[in-house]
Amino acid sequence: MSVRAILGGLLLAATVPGTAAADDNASYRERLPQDEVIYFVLPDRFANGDPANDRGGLSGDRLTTGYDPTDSGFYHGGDLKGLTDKLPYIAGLGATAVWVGPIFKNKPVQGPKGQESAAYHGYWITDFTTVDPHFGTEDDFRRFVDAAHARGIKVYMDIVANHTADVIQYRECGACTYRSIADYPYQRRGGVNGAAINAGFAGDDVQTAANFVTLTRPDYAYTPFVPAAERDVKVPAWLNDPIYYHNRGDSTFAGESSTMGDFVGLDDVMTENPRVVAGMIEIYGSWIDRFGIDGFRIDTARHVNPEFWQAFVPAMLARAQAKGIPHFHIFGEVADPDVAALARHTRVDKLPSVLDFGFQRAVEETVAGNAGTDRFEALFAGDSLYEHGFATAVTLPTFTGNHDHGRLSTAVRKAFPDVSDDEVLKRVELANAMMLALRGVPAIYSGDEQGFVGDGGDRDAREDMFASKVASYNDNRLLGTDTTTATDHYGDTNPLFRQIAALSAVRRAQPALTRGVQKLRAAGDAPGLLAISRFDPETGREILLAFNTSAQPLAANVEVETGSTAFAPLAGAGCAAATTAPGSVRVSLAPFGYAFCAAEVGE
Ligand SMILES: [Ca+2]
Ligand SMILES: [Ca+2]
Ligand SMILES: [Ca+2]
Repeated sequence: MSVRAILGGLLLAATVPGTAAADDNASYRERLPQDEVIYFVLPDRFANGDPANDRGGLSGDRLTTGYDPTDSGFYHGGDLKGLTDKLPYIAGLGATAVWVGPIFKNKPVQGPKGQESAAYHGYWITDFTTVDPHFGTEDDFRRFVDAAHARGIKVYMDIVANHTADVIQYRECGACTYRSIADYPYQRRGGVNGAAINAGFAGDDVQTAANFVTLTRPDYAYTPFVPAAERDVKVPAWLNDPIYYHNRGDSTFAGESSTMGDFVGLDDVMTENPRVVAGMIEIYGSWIDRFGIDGFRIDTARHVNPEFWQAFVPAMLARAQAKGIPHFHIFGEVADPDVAALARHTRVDKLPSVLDFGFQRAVEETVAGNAGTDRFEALFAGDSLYEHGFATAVTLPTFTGNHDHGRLSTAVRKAFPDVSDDEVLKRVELANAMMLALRGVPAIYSGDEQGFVGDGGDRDAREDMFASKVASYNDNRLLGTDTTTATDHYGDTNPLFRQIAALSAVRRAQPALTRGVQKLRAAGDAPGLLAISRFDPETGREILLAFNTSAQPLAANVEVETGSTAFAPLAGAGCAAATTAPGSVRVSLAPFGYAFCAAEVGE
């Protein structure tokens, strides 16, 4: 036996799945954001641990309680006890962090008559300081966080600062169009020819307490009011005063209205006001203090002015540091696939990280479309645009689909309606392999690992993990199983579950795949080969990652480091065991195949 074979054996022994996981329990606080595999759940749809709270302590019909397990737009009964009970399942998948959809107390039902839906998703907050009764209690949340931490699993809270529930109404209209500052300036009542109000207010750009003291009338654009029954519904109490909102009508998601308009009626908070900044810092700082959570996913981050985040983020990081959480992760939702737009929010807003909508788009275009693999070349070339460049890019949560956009499997079926379920499964597995090996932090959307396929975006992609009563979910043909969503799905036998668990173990054992820099090796303007090397930050050891996005087998010579002379498979299949010539290895991939190959360093 050669020395190299012995060393190779030792290396393998040091990297068997489970070794890293065993250490995780003691040292989860020490892990960096890029070391995690994130699992994203909407608690209402994940597990029902307590049927007694399904109606949130309310009585009446679904328009009062919000509960209707047969309707995709209402509460289904999932809660924090259920989530806690299922931590072994989440750990079994190889996830190391749970991103929990918003758990704050919501307005249970809202919407115009006949079009009502419920706040099962958690994004219609009224009380920012406590847990929604549909999900349980603050004690339930504490038990969840403590149980997760006991397993070495981090908890990321989904937070909202942009808006509250739709409580404030306007006298003039129901769904109100946006009224701009130019047409409805702060210092006039109802338009440029209106009576003088708010004398001396220098506009929202002058973000000082002295300036905002002069803003006393909220009726410059519309006449906002709070219905009597909801006068005190918001907590903390300052949130009940319309002066702390923009009150300009619905956002068109363009121009000024992007940050000042109401998100489909949701009350848009005046985040330029220093009183609001201080109030939000107090709200969310308190959750860090009280529960010791590990990070925030920030909803609708791009609809808040940059100055707010410039103040909020350092305050949260300082709060976490004081609590003994050195690597608190903050990632914003900037729902834009354009890398320049994403990067701007790290450079201007100073958000530490953002969800990688660019990655999602590149996956969708290449795996659920016919774009060339050079889409990834362009994507990763853009890493230099982020604040701190690759050091930030490596912390971006990557995903293949989500609760708003829809699941990748839905997109694959839409793009290729005639292909077999086996091909759909292979394409989804290919995308998973990309997410679990390439730079960024994999964020698995609950249900993807059970072959859920959805029918589209939003509520059509929010299937129950427990036995569902929603007809439009239960008629779906799942991937990798003959079951339907009419039965519960917490097993570990679906091929997608097994693939994710296996690749997560590989990833967590290889610092090259969590922290390593990338070097593009091959990409083209048609479906086919994407090859990228990543490097262990300590040893420099190369791992070659190769993906075939085409329906044909392929073979190609791929450039590697000249010091990388032999390769061992970590996952998938297709790398030659040894280089053909110094700096060149032969790669052969099945249709939609992939291979992760670890170099043995030659002398
Ligand atoms: Ca329940
Ligand atoms: Ca806003
Ligand atoms: Ca369906």
